[in-house]
Amino acid sequence: MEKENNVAYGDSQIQVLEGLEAVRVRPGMYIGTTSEKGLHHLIYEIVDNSIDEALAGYCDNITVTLEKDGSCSVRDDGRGVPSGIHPTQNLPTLEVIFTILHAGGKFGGGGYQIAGGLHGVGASVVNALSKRLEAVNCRDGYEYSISFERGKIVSEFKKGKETDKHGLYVRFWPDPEIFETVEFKADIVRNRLREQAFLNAGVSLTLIDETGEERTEENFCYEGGIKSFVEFRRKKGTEPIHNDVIYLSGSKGTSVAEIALQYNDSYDDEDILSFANNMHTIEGGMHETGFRTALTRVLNDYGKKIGVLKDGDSKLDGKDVREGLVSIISVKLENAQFESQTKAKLGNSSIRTLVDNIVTEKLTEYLEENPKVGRTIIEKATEAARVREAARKARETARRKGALESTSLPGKLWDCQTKNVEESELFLVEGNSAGGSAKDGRNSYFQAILPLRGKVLNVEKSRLDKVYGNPSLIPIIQALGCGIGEDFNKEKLRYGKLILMADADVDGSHIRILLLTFLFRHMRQLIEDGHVYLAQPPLYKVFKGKQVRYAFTDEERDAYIEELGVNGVEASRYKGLGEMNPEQLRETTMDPEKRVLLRVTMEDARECDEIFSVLMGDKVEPRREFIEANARYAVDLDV
Ligand code: 1YM
Repeated sequence: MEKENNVAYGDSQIQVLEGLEAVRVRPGMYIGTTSEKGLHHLIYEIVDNSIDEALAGYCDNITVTLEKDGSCSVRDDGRGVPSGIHPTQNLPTLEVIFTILHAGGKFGGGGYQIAGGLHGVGASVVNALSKRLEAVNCRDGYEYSISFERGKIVSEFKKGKETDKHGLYVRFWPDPEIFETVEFKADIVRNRLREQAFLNAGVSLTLIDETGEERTEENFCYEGGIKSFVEFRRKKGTEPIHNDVIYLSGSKGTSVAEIALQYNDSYDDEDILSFANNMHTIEGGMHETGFRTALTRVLNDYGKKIGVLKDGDSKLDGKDVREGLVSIISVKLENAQFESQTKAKLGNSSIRTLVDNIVTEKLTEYLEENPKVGRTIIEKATEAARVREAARKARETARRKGALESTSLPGKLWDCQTKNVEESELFLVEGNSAGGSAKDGRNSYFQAILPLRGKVLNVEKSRLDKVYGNPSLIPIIQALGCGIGEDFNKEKLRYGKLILMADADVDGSHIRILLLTFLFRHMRQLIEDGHVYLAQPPLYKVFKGKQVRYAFTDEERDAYIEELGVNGVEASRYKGLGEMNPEQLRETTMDPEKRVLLRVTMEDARECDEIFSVLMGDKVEPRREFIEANARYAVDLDV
């Protein structure tokens, strides 16, 4: 017998410790990764157990607190864990839950566990990977407690004071020996809790954040479930084209499926999120496949039935019926099979049939009962099909003319000598005169210049057929050589850096945002892979005799004025790139030794998407709101 912390270990406890030690040795096998993602997984595992209790019908409220000391606590008001001794393990059940690794499926008791994650094995994994874990269980009129450090009991299971409360409380301190970071992020936890609240209608999840200067508390509870989720996903700047979110559900055996969908007036690709047992299936799978096939079939049949689609017409294809669609698919099933590298693709083919049947029957029924909605949807999909066809023709024409390929380079391009993409740069320069200066100021070995005349097309307000063949965009597409949209091929990119060079004024900003909108919508990968940059021309030149300083901010200007001892009026402000001579432009903005480039990055594609549609789209109201909300960030506009 070994004694440690006043706890005696018998054979069975030693086995337990070996089990938890295995988790500590190979944490990746249990939680995927020890990165920030894995860290947050700990919270999900515990919360999933509370959600199971809620789904079983015994728990209404779940509260997650990010504590000041870096720990996280989860409290639910369910039944609490059975308070006695576990029949086969011969240990308190509360202890068993946190120490025995189960192969899957909740032990003792029938029914199947719905919440995702590790299917009931989560609590012991969390315990193994925590520096400390405390649990307080309220059940049968008493409070029971136990605590652990790195999986080992440090205060044994004991019965405490009387209480009429019920439910389980777990607080844990993630182990810095295991995780790359042990700092919980409220944003990550918030998104997860909100998502779980949508997926489990009526369950109330509260997030309390004690880590900041001020304590914050947010509650997520949606009686509307995934219908509310669809409303939440709709992007700013889009309007639904039918009032109600369509909701379809059904079950077969122990499997259940529910689908919510709504179309909006955007031309965006679909926004479909799918879940299996409350786990986000990022790569889709059988439930999504069933939905897509059935949706296309049902809408084609309905379109024919109401006479919008004629016999000779080509059919609506999948992309047409999913334009502007926001949808959530949630299935719950026993023995979910997850495939692919990331284990985020559902493989159970019976679910495909279930979802297909539900959509076929229930959506057809819905459309028949709501013919106005039905017609609106069919008309939108038909318009999408028309544009797709027009875009195809425009693309063919553009292709025939060589407009999308670099085989015919634009006349205005001053190309560089090197063909090595790694070292080459293309400057898109606002205006012909600045273009001229840039041409003379460049290093022609690796720097190419394409002057832009006037504004480029706002692609946010144009459908795809107008983008192909647009005279303001063709030279850019040709110079880059990599094609756009479906034809995009990064292998053919001719320059490693694409540098947007425009004046530091309102017009310059407009050109920058038009170019960025085009790149974001049609060559997004260039942004994602970090090829797009903004040049930073100086705002001021401060000089005295032969001494010259370029200032990029007002503060810098004032400092130079003082340094050189000049009169403020002598510090001239540039009105534009065109006013700089080639040498000045090279020195301040183009020479890699001296310039400052801003790389365009994208943290959150979805947020960018929303901002582009609000700022550049055709609706005035959302733009006004955005500008009003953000005006305070725009200081010192030069208008
Ligand atoms: C803060 C985390 O784990 N709550 C929780 C867990 C259980 C129960 C209730 C529960 C389940 C069952 C019966 C059952 C668990 N119980 C067990 C086991 N919150 C949290 N709330 N009674 C209570 O599934 O039959 C495992 S988890 F095994 F003891 F029943």
